[in-house]
Amino acid sequence: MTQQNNQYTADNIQSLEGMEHVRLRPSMYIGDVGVRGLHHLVYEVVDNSIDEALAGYCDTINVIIHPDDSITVEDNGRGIPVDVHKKEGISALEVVMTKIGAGGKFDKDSYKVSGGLHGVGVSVVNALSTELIATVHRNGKIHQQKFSRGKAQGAVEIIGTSEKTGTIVTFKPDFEIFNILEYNYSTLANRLRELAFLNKGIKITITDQRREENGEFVHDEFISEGGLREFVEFIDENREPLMKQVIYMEGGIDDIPVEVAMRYNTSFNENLHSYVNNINTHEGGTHLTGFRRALTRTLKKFADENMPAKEKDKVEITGDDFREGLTAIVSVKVLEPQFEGQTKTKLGNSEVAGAVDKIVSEMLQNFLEENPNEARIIVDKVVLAAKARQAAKKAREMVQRKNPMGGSGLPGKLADCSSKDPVESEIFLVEGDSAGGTAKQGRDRHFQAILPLRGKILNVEKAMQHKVFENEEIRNIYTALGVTVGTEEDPKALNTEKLRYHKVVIMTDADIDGSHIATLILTFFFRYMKELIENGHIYIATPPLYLVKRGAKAEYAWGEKERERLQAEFSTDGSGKGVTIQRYKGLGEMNAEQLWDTTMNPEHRTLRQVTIDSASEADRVFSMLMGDDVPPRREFIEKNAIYAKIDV
Ligand code: 0RA
Repeated sequence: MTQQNNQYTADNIQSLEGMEHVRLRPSMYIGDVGVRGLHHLVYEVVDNSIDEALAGYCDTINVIIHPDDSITVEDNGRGIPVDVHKKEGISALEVVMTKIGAGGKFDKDSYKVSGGLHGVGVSVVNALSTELIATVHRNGKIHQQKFSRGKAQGAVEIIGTSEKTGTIVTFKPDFEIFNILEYNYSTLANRLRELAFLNKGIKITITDQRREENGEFVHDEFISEGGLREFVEFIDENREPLMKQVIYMEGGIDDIPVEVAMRYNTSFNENLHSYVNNINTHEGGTHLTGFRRALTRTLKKFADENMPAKEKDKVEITGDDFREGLTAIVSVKVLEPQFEGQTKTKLGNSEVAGAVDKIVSEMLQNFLEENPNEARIIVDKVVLAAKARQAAKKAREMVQRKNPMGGSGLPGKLADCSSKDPVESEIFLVEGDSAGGTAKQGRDRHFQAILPLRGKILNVEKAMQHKVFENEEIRNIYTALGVTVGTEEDPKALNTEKLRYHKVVIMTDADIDGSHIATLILTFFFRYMKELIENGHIYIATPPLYLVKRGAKAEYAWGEKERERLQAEFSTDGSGKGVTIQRYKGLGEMNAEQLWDTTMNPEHRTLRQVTIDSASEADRVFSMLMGDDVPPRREFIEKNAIYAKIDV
């Protein structure tokens, strides 16, 4: 045996161990083995192509969902090198596909900054796929190598000639690993759209071969020449902008590329979205700190110098006031990002704060000087926000006070559970007093609490903050949940430490009105208690749509298909004769026992956990849905993947 062969064997064993470990502990690499992990596989492969594009060698990436839910990602980059790697003794392609963290490492010149949340590399995808085929167009030839569950099924083969260059990866997620194997088109499309905005000029397409519309596969193409500027316009499509143009800032300091886009709108929400290496940093970090600091300082200075003297004496402007009604996106690329925080989505690199601060200060200052009309609009908006904040402060204090309603401090309408352990406790937010009454009778009072809500709750998307905190139903939610607002350092900070129920279940009628109410409640949670969504505490109950009966036999159906199946099953002659179908429109049509059986009993019910796939998309969707005439709201939200269906 030659030295090289020895080495081959040793390294090969090592790589097998790596691959085995990925299969043994997949969640360590891709987060989970549910919906998220499944979609993460695609992002991981796409990220490699994005890197190739950022290095300047690729401008098109195509993603295909095949009928069997296998995925192809193809790009027109240089193609992963296929020559035999000197140290490893195997093809570079095989190294990339079978060594943890090998991706791109041997190409020192490439500026590798992209990478999924875990940034683990395509080898992880390989390890978790029953089959992966890598096809490389390079040097006039088509090279191909096949893998199964991370193991090469042979060496690289030449299967043809080619005039192009590029990499094509097709993989089939392993049914032994994932508990769900079906891809959600809009989840993938949303992420690819986001990537197109974040990396302007790259064309990214997605094709769903599982579905046809008008004789063609469902397909989308994303390419953004305007980058973040267009991203802001897209997110705010349904908001009313205060100024025509998006303020756009781009620059780089100390090898840190910084891109920022921002625009004020008539809403009262602050919508900051931040990214590091294309990863959404939900928890913010130093780049956001730098942005906030620069925004506050620059605008404050400008307002001080340009505000009428009598206004100046009346209001004191704070940092928050500069961000009300602001939609902004901050995107930085950092070579060695340090991620911190609970979900590892908070940037820790201190040098980034200064870089963002410097670029935003300079460029915003210039913008204000060159655009006096827009500058005036911003100052007016900020002054208005400061005045409203003073009103909101009073209202918020009502939420803060321990016993706003007297007595036990809990809302009178709450039927609490007897358990005091939040982990096992659930609260149902129920539409209307009558359904609330049924739920109170039907529940297991040991761990289930009921809070009936009156009709339509306030649309927080359109209301100023103080109106939100003054609203009785909303205050009831705060007190019942044990959530308070405001700490000494931050008057807007949410305190969820004393959350009294780990499951908060929104239970509304299964009709259009019900879904509207569910959406209103959800909008409230999204804007005012986002952490509860992020930490997986918010659920939607799913009451049945039908009761199918024949004689003494009766079963519930949650959808049309299920109803048809039961109908056929119940009728001996197959015609459906003698079978009656009761359509449930409201929770009120069920008695307490039925409501318990179908919707509340943990042994039979299906709760849908509300998750946020993409914060920017959720932001856009909520601002759109709160328009006046969007009837099938629940359906829309489902399509846009804000609910994850899980049984609990
Ligand atoms: C390292 C070096 C070279 C290409 C790539 C990585 C590469 C990786 C991926 C993954 C997906 N698509 C990709 N495209 C390219 C090429 C170095 C050279 O040609 O000199």
